[in-house]
Amino acid sequence: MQNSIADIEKEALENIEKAESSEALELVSTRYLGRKGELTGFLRNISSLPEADRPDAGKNANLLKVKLESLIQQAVSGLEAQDENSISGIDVTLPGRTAARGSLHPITQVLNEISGIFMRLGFDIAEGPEVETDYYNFEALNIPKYHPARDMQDTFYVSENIVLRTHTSPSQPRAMEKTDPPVRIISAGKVFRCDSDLTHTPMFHQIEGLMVDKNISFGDLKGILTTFVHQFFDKETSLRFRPSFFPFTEPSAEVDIRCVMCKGAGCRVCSKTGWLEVLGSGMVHPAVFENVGYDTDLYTGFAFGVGIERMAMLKYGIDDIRKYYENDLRFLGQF
Ligand code: 2NM
Repeated sequence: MQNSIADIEKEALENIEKAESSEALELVSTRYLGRKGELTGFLRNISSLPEADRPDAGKNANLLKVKLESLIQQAVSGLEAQDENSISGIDVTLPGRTAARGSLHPITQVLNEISGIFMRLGFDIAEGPEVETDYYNFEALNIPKYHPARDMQDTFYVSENIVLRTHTSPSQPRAMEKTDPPVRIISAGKVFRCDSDLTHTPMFHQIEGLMVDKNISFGDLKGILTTFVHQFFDKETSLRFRPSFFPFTEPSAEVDIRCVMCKGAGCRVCSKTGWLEVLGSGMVHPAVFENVGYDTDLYTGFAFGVGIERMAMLKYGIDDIRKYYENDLRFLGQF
């Protein structure tokens, strides 16, 4: 008995699917569409069907013939394309897997940017250890024994005379001991305080600067810090110097800038004051110079300190300091 059109179709489609070379497809073509092929035979024998079935059978067989010709042609083209593009089974036309690009941590980026601004103003980089002696972290900087910063609550003590540096300042008496003025240095890096809540992490980053020479005045301090703020934020940002206190500077000043979010109108970030505190600064205390053997009649200088986390938050609109240290690449990759 002759196979039905549906049977021929099912079998032919399976064979096209299975064929892995153009030779195999040629055989499939011959088997169904050739002179002695199954479909050709079916068409030739239409006349042996009951008269009523002939029109439909003829129509369906012809449709299948066209369909098989076209599928076989497509399969041949597909195999040819594969041959051209494949090297030992690798399909070079597949889209490549792009390697994920790394990026610098936003803290590192801001630290580099701030260092760059001061380096272009003639400052050199001074480095010091993160595990510091009590002498350089406190004593040399005129921070007396009873000062609250020295309390166990504020400082990580490694032993009685060794601490994790609480600021980057110790690099500066270390540098001053090694060179005579003029001195123009910045020191940057990790600092540690025994403090952890919504706005404080036990490790954070600072950058501090120091300039010592004959005739250095508070005017030099204002000029350098104004230039810095204008380069880091923009030239429209105004500054305000407020009297303050640090053991290692006299006089001391806190530097505020016009709120970068609301431009002074008052918002949540500046607590409706229109101002943001961004820097501590002052004229280096003569006691610090005496500790490093500088002649206080000859030399004066200024120093300042900036918190990197805060600067990066203001620059990029980051609202939570903890995001820096969660290692979430969706956050870190944005900068
Ligand atoms: C600040 C604020 C004011 C400072 C002072 C010195 C040194 F070593 F010259 F005495 N280094 N850094 C200083 C002064 C740091 O940070 C808020």
